[in-house]
Amino acid sequence: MDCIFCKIANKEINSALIYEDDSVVAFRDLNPQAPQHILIVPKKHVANIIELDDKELAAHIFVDVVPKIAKEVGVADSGFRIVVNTGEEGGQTVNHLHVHLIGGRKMTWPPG
Ligand code: DGP
Repeated sequence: MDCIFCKIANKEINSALIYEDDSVVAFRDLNPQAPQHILIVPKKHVANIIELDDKELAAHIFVDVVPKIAKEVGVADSGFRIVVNTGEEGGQTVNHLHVHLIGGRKMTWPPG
C-alpha cells in the first residue's frame, strides 16, 4: 500500500519522530499551522476515525499520548487544539488516521 504515513511509521521514509512507542508515532507536520503542530499517527494502517475499531489504541492516543506530547512541547497549560480531519469534506488529505495537535498561538473558532 502506498501510504506516506505507513512509510514514516515503518521508517521507510526518514522522519524526525518526536515520539514513538509500540503502536504510535508522532512527528511535526510538514505544513505547520501554528508554532506547535504535531501529527500523532497509529503505526497500523487505519484509514480514518470511522474505520477505527480499536478502543485500546483510541484510548492510548487520547489518554496517554496527547497529554504527554502537549506537556512536552509546552502547550498543556496554555491550551491547544486536537483535530481529526475525516473524509473529503472534513479536509482529510492523507488517508491514514492522524491526530493534529496544534498549539502555541491563540486559536480562532469556527474553523473555515
Ligand atoms: P489532513 O489534511 O488532516 O489529512 O492533514 C495531513 C497533514 O499531513 C498535512 O497538514 C500535511 C501533513 N503531511 C503530509 N505529508 C507529510 C509528510 O510526508 N511529512 C510530514 N511531516 N507531514 C506531512
